[in-house]
Amino acid sequence: MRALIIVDVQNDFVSGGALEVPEGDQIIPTINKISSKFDLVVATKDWHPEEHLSFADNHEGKELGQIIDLNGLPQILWPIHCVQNSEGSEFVSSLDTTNIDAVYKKGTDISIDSYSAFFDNGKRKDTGLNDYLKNKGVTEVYITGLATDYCVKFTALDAITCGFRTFLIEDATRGVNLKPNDVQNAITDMKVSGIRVIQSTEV
Ligand code: VGL
Ligand code: ZN
Repeated sequence: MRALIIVDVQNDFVSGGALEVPEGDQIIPTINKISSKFDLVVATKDWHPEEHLSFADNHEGKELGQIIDLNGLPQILWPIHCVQNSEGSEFVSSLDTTNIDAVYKKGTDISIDSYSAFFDNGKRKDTGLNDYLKNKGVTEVYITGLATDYCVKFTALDAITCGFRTFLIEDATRGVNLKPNDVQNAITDMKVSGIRVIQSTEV
């Protein structure tokens, strides 16, 4: 069984959004074209309370992009984004949601960020996605969405650690590139971990 995971295709990560990913919109037609080819489709939503401690505005005197220690983990400070029930947290309207079987929300605990759809950044809590996929008989996981260098990367790394054959559909992802080579380095990290990097035409 093959599952497609659509990571964080939400208004705040595309043009005009609070944490805009360059060219983020361009992946949506690609995802729409392939989603019906999978046995199961799971989408994730970054889903933060307003008080979330990954937001620079919730730390006096700290700046965007600064790395702080958050309960023992390094944390990049982001603009306020994907606040629960806000317009920015909605799926982008052009995303075809008719094939989505389940939506997993992450980043709900203010004290820890959660880039991966499987576990939070400290691997302290399990979202239940691993068990959900295993119970459905899924053996292969295909990752798409935003952003390559954060939520896509950590979702893919956890997927392979959980024992799934894991594929990154490269042309169905885009990254933030806070530093110029972040996306390329993320792809290298994924390859080194055994994740296969493919194009949407190959699924
Ligand atoms: C993401 C930064 C902060 C992502 C989420 O979806 O990649 N990046 N929150
Ligand atoms: Zn976030």
